[in-house]
Amino acid sequence: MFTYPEIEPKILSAIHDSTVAVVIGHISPDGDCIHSQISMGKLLQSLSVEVHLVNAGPFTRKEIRQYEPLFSAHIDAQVKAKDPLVVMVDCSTLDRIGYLADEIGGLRTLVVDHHASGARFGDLSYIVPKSFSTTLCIMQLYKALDVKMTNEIADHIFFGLATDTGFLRFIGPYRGETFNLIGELVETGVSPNEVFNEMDGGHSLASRKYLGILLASTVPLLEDRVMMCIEEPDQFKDFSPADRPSDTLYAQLLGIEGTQVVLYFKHIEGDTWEIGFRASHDSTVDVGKIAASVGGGGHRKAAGATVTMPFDALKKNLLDMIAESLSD
Ligand SMILES: [Mn+2]
Repeated sequence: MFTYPEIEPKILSAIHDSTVAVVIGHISPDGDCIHSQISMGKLLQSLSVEVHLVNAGPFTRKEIRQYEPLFSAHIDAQVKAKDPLVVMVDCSTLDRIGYLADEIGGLRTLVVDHHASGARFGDLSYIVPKSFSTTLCIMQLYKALDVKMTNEIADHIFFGLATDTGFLRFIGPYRGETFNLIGELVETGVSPNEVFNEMDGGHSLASRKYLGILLASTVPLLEDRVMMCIEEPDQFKDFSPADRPSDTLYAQLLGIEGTQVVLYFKHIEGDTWEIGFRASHDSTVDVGKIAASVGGGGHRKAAGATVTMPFDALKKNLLDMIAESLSD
């Protein structure tokens, strides 16, 4: 069974010895980022540290919007003058914090994270690539510093974990330590049932209707191994961009038997198209490479591009590349 590495004493004393701290997370924060910032802030507060939560935003995801008032968009000059300890959570590289990278010059930094890649940065770091969330790394800090986790803090830790594991679905075998930690959280009062309902709900009727229209316009290609969806702006005049159910659309289409790649075209104007790419977890297609070949970028499984080219030529170009790297 995996065990979390021990936390270096110099990290514990840096936390103990600070009087003021700024806790920063990445741009376009997700649940793990926000709940890591909040639980890290509460840990510092229980050690009598003055805490400031800072994030460059935007707070667009529905599950974190309610927390925006807790965060400032910049580091106050008066706070900076107090020489705070900067704690950066859930960031694999320094540029993940956006313009805030320019505001932390000269300050001591502690990085708490679980990403495997990225150039090492920060004066101190506790990085556990095998951890399923940054919030679980912070739970280790609570244990090492012997700070009691209240029910409220345990909720934040669990929310971060639930976000990064698709509600535990991405956890494979021999990771019993994570379930032992979940056991501790649940015994502190966390209700997985309530957390699931909160994460799964909160959609607008408009976003469900939007999804219905997109699903109805989806066509299968290359023997059903590619699903292509085209969005024309005049179909969605009555909807707001916040209603666009992109994540759900991708999940629904990737759930179709045999589907390896999803292409989601949004018509911007004339010959200009925004394209979202997704690949299934077992596909040999690297959509990041395909997006990069038309001027976009991303990862193996998720990527995007904006391209100006007549639609038929663009579609043929992309399908030729996909056909070449499809497995049978
Ligand atoms: Mn994370």
